[in-house]
Amino acid sequence: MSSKSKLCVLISGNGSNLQAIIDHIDDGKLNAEISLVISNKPNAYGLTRAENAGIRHLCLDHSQYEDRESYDQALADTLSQENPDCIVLAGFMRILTPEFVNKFSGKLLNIHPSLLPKYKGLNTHQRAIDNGDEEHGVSVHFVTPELDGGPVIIQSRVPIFEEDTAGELAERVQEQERRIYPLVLEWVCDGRLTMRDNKAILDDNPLPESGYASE
Ligand code: NHR
Ligand code: GAR
Repeated sequence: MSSKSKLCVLISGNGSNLQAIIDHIDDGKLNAEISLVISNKPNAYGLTRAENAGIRHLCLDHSQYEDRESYDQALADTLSQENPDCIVLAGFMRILTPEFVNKFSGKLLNIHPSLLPKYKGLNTHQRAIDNGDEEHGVSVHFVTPELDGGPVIIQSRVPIFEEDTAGELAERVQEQERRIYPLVLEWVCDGRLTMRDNKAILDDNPLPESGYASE
């Protein structure tokens, strides 16, 4: 069996995606170890999840840094020491500088709560409701300097019901998140998924614009 992949997970809040990854590893489905969890917020519940799972964790509080460049430099220095195979953004709420992204190009993944290219940025659930959409969802993508613009790996769709609040819709979306992020990490850790020429490549085949199984 090939060797374990080393993951670093970046969070800002609850950490339910982090938990799904931890559980997937514990269940023996993901040949990986999480070497470090980093939060940019001191009170993120995800830090407690890491603690409870016996995973090394720390907070790099962005408010303690002068500007985005110096924060990202500190983040990059910390991550470089880990030498991870993959850096997993899991509800990480800070935009990363192009310098940072280019340094770890091809190793950075994000889960974004919309059917990209729709609703890049924040507040996606409310925006989908306000737009009268009947369908919403979540995308896993490689991170590139263009915010939420990197190649999509997989999407999962959910319905929007008339009486939905943003909170109810978020919950429906997050149920899907906990399914698809661990699956994508299996592909990464089994050496099946890479990024080349701004495209996601699975088993040597470029994935379509909307990711796996969308065509
Ligand atoms: N960085 C780059 N370069 N490219 C991407 O695709 C990135 C990224 C950093 C984070 C996650 C993204 C999301 O899935 C992500 C993708 C934060 C913001 C944001 O506006 C937007 C998108 C995402 C994450 N953040 C504010 C900022 O000034 C802070 C907001 C807050 O703290 O609540 O960084 O949605
Ligand atoms: C998730 O819904 C994720 O898609 C979203 O935040 C939530 C984090 O949940 N990400 C973003 O909005 C990134 N800007 P979690 O902390 O429980 O994993």
